[in-house]
Amino acid sequence: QTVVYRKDYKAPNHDVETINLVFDLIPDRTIVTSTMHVVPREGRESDEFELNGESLQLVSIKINGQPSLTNQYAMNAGKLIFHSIKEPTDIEIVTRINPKANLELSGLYLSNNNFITQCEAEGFRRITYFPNRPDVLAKYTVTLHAPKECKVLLSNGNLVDQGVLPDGRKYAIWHDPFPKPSYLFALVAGNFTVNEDKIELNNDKTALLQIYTEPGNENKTVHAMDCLKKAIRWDEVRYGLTLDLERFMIVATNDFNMGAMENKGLNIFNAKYVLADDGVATDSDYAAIESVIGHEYFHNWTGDRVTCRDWFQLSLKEGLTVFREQEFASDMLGSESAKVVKRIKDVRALRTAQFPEDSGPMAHPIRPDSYSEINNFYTMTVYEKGAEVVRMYQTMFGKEGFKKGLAEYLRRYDGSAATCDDFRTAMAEANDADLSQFALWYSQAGTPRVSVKTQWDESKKTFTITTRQSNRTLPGQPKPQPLMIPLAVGVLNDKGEDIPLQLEGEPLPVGTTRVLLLNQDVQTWTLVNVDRRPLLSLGRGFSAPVICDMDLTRDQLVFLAKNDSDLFNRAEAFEKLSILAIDAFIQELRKTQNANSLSPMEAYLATFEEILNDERLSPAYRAEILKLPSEQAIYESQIIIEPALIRAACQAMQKKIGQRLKTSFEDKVKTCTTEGIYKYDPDLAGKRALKFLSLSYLVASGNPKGVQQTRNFFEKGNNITDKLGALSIAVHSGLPIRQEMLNKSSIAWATEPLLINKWLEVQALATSVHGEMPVVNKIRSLMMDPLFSIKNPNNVYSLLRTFFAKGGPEFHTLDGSGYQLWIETVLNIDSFNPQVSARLARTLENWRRYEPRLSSMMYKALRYVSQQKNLSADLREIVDKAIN
Ligand code: HT7
Ligand code: ZN
Repeated sequence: QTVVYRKDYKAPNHDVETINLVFDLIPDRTIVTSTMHVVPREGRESDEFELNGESLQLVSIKINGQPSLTNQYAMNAGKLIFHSIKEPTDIEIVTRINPKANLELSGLYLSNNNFITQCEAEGFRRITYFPNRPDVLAKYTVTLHAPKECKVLLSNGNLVDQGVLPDGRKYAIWHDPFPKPSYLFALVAGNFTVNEDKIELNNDKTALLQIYTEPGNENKTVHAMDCLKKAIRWDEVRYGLTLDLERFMIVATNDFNMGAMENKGLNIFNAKYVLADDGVATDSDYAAIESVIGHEYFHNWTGDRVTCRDWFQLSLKEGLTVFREQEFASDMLGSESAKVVKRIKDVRALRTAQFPEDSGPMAHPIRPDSYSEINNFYTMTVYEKGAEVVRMYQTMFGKEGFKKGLAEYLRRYDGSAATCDDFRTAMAEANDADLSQFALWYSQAGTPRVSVKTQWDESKKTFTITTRQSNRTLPGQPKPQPLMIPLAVGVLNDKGEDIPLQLEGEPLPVGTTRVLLLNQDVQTWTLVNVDRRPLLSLGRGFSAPVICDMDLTRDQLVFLAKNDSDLFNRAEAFEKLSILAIDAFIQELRKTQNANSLSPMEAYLATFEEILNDERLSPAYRAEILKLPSEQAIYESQIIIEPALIRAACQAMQKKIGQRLKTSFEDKVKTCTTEGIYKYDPDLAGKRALKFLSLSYLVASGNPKGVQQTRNFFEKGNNITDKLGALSIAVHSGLPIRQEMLNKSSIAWATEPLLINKWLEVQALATSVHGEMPVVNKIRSLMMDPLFSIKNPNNVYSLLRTFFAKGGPEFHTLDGSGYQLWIETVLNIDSFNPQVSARLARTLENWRRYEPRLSSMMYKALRYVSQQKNLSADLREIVDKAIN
């Protein structure tokens, strides 16, 4: 397998100043005529002009208008190389492609007979020969010729002309004035309807906003349009960044490998991040749409205007844009409490998905040093840890300092391709800071650990905090160095109040939360005037992506969970307490195997009850913190993962809590039931979340009224949050009414792709019922259902990836049937869509952490796949890294 190394980066020999593309769009034989104006670069290494191509049929080549001679170029391993381009030259290349046969969904493909492109990372080479690397930026003019049934013909930039060709076909000509790398090219042609609006920009210009969807969805774009306008406004207000285009278009499609794509002026979205109404989108979907619309829009500056020099720099645009998206979503939430809920959710996602990645076979720094297949590096590390690294600049320099740094970065690199070092340097220089040590965040993999010890000297009234970093890195990498870590801390006194924080040598206290800047292996800080027994609140707001170890007793956790003024850290303390409580169940179950004999920790239940009934805390906050930690979060707390035991402990805990707090939960179901027509609003969503959380505990405890209410919410709910919430509880708890509910929803939801995905996902999370078909068999039969298509990534993710990643003991069965299904589906999908098969395959990569009976079968499954010939490069990289 070919491995690409960051250290081997070489600048291109040539620029492509302009490219003129003409597409004759025919489903099974599209002709692409590309004319490039190629200019040799000063100081180039050679005169060779190198272009990439994949799955292309070459029709002809002309150089400066003359048919080329075969000795002017060579074809070699997916590359077309012109031997000697010494002068500015026009090169015309005609290729033929087959969009209809393109099931990889990379390049130009068909979705429901509409033409769609996806070019990031290396899809453009599947359209035409081109130097398909992000540091070659060209100005594009695109002409589309299409059958007359194609109502809509779109590409990047501005519409120059459109009309009907003499043969009755349609045409459109687009010009994008901004130079861009080929991965940002897009075209869309087909039958779409459009929702249009306008926005006045802060430069007094007006921009046209358009959202294209397949017919029938025109009323489902109101929320997305609203989000787009909010995102445009937010970027103007927060960062002074204005939309630079006359029109901004979004297209929704049901066939897409990922979430969405930021093509310049023509974003293409997975439909699930665009379409919303009370019948198809849950409260969480509404929130996700806001984030993803924001994310893709913000790429217009951080990604499109300034792009990445090479794919190793991916986090330059992705980490930064996830950070911007998170800040946007947070600013859209009115209350502090709602913002905290968002932060808790983001950090939980990081811990349950990125931390395991960073300690497993795919561990890599946010700026990787090598890859075989770049598509495998659109990871939680590059995106989410990358965003945390960007957040640390803001934590160190404040919002204004960060804004100055971002402005400096954009000023320096506008219209070009930059590196992570360029970003860090711009931040440092704009803030007059030395960030050389901070560079290590880009090169060291692994989650850093900071262990903290404290000591209170009652007589001297000093409180000493000692931090010790222990960082990991990958085998073969230099010894890990201490990182620069901004650690936000507060101190509670024995009444639970925040105390003013004054470090030794300071004349006065500086606030009640402050950032300690760690930069050595071991460091000590001494706080003075600490006259009552103190307790440290560590890593407030998750100020750095590290694991903080501090020995806290159960009582101290209870104290923090009840009193910490930092709501984020209250949730942290409560989560630790929940894990302690569940862990105690796990230990007991290991010995007795009798779930009925378990009794939960009194202190835990009492704290749970107090939080549940604390009306000063928002329903959304209570719902989020009182959820039992996900099984994946519990896996992270265990040395050896035993899915069945963990599931049993969680079920037992839910049941006990449900029995004990029955009255409070019943009260919450009643008081949190929202009346009237459905409206998405974070506060109302919080109430619905607390209602369903309460209902899930009641149902787990076998409460008949809870079961009845579950049925009612499903039958009578006037929105999908209620219906799906009820259906999930019924299926996950194995209630007898679940099959009837599933049958009803399969009929009612059959014509709506978004709902089919939800229907599949719910069943992937089912719990087997004694005497009935095991869930793994049910998954197999669902794969035969006409509602499921293995060619559709959303279907695969909803049913199969959910089952493999979250099915717990239903997937990890001792008879190996889950792993057999994994092998079959991964190999099947790999034969037509390697990006999806590789993503699916990653669900077994942490096999080493499972109990021996499971891990040996998981290993065998991975090895079996790795022994197959003709695996895609994508899948090979995943399975080989997993077993070696
Ligand atoms: N920048 C986009 C990445 C993306 C992608 C990458 C590989 C294959 C298919 C893809 N679709 C979209 C998404 C984003 O981060 O905004
Ligand atoms: Zn992105």
